[in-house]
Amino acid sequence: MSKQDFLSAIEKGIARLRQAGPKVTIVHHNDADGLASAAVLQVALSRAGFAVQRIPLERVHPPIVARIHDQISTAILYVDLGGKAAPVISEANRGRRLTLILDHHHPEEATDPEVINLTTEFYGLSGEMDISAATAAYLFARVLDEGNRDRSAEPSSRSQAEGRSRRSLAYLGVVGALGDSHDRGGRLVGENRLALEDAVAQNQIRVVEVEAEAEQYILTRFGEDIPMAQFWRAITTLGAPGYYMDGPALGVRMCLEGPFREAQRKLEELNRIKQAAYEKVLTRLRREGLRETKYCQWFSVEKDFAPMGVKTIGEFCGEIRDADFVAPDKYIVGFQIMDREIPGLGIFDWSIYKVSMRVPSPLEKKIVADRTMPGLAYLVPEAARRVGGSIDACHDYSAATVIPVGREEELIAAMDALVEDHPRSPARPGPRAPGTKAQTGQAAS
Ligand SMILES: [Mn+2]
Repeated sequence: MSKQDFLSAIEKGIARLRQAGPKVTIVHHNDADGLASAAVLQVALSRAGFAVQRIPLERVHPPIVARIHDQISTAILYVDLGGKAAPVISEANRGRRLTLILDHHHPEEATDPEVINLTTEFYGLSGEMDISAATAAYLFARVLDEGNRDRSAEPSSRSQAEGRSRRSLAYLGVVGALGDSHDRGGRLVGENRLALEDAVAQNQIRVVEVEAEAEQYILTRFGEDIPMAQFWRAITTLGAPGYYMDGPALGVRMCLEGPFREAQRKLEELNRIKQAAYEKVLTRLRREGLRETKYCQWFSVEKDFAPMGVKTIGEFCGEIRDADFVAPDKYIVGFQIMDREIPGLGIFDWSIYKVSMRVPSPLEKKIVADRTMPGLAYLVPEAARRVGGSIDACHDYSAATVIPVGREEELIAAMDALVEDHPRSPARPGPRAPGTKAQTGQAAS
């Protein structure tokens, strides 16, 4: 499977989309990559004559997917999420409408012929570093109409207005890639780099060589110089903490128009709300500490982070991971009540926690470098499954799930039991893991 296969699959998907009619609903993630992807697809599909509406999502949760497929009567295009949930989406859809999934996370096969999973990973394009969802959306836009690339900067034969409206969408692939930290190695690579080159050729982005193999990117698309890091962070803030305050719409608009007054005001408001909420929870945690078990330490913010979205608990856990009130050798687990209303989809009859896990730096070293403790990618899916939680992509040092309120202690107990039973566990330095015995003994002392 190659990029050419990916482009052919997109082409077939687009042919199906044209048959399905002039309306399409984009369901997209609410971080910078998800909003940049939505911006690319909204513009490209509108240019192609589709009537487009958008639904931003924080997470793919089965009841949400069920409602989308019950309520929406147009074709549906998931972007920057859904790849792994293709079986859940298939079950919710049951052949009712054409559904395309354009994702770059670890995918699973769809089980409904009307659901077409175009996740990049199926075609050998890695969503870890090589292709953001927004770059995938940029490729989709170019298959739709090569004019969306528009390397000829001078719209000579066109009117000026049309020239403007036909501006290349390349820079948005880069916004998404940087939002997803695809420049971890110092510079963008793979398909993201090709999008970057297109954007540079269009005078949308300037590359600054900081040192050998390390670059910084300046957005010039909107006239003034804007550091890319500042731009994508603002978009993430609008979309994630601002999820319940119409932030995603402002974020998509900012992707297309650059910074504007209303977005600026919303960002200031969100920063005020966040600071106050963080301060409140920090004060409590410093005073009372986290609850501790043998391997875990946990706390709940209940609704203290409302009206901010549930990505907030993950960010907060990351910020406190090395704080002095946090035990350096235990998994950090934070709970945040998930609102019963999902913007654009109405009220849900649920009582659920978003759960975020992080690890303090010393524990991260034991997991990733020393390999003397199990990672979250192993612990969380199984622990969540045992308490009826929904499972999402997990890393060894960062993970998340959604579980019913009331089962939090069970989740922690399940994690403890899984650590205890793991061959790498300090409790089991015995015959099951002879090779790691010495290391484990060292780590435990
Ligand atoms: Mn992404």
